[in-house]
Amino acid sequence: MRQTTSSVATIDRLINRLVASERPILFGHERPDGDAVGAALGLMWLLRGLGKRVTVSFADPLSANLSFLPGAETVADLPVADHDLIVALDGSDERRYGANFSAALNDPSRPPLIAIDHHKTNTGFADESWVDSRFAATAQMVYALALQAAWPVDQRAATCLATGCVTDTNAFTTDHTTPELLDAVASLMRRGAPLADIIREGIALKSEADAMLWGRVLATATIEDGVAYALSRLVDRNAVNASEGDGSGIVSFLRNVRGVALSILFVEQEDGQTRLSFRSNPDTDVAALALEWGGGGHAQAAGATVALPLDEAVAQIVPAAKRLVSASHTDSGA
Ligand SMILES: [Mn+2]
Repeated sequence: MRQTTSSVATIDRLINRLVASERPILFGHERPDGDAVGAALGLMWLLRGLGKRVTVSFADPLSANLSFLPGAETVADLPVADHDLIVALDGSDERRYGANFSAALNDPSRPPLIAIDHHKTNTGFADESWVDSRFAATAQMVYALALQAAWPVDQRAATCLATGCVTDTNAFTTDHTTPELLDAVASLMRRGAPLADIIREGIALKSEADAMLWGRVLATATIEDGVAYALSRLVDRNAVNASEGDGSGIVSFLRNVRGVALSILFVEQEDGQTRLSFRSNPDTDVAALALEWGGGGHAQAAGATVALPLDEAVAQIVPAAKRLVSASHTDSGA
């Protein structure tokens, strides 16, 4: 991505902070995704290459899909303690970095705090921030910073940074996949990032329980009037030893059935409630539907939890979804 004069100056200030630091601690947001972890571990390898002692701290453990990243085993939930610089990556809000980060924020003697983030909703919580929503991934920003600083980028850094670029674009399938993002990934491949392995490890691989649950959940699928829905029942999850998050990819899979405008996964909860996961194609906005049921999200991906048992949730929400699809198609003149 071409930088504006002001962003070049901003990046230079961050580079100076990083170069001046000897013991930086890097934080990514809680419930970390591939971009938060890829950006943090990528920056860790870059700074270690400069001879610095670097710590990477996450409030939550890494998912199995990120354990292949070089340095993943060094990640832990660690306090700021005696570090001399705090770096916040990929989280737009200071409350999203966990208890150790919050404790440091409330400590008047804490070291300086810098932030690198691509969310336009960033609250500006850091002492010095580089926020640019034109970047598809925070890892892409870290790579741009490394290039501007002319730091060596080894295969480990390249692998971590490419993983952030790949996972935040769902392997180049989202509408923020830009030519600049593809240029960055191509350049990282030349530095040794194994792209096919990253897509397989970071996105495609599933646990055996997840795979077995797909069979059971897809067997419940119904497709009618542009709406596809399926049920993740407790009895099925227990039968294959699956966790609540397993099967979550099914809702996107159903959205991609030809003729489907909106998909729903109904996830039965232990407490008798039902969690709803919505996906839609661009003509249909599911954010309003989720909001109506006490949830929220984006136009094409949203969710809610309702105080209804599974069958009652289906009986109430499927007709509402069908009305939304019908109205969306009337509105667009289709
Ligand atoms: Mn991100």
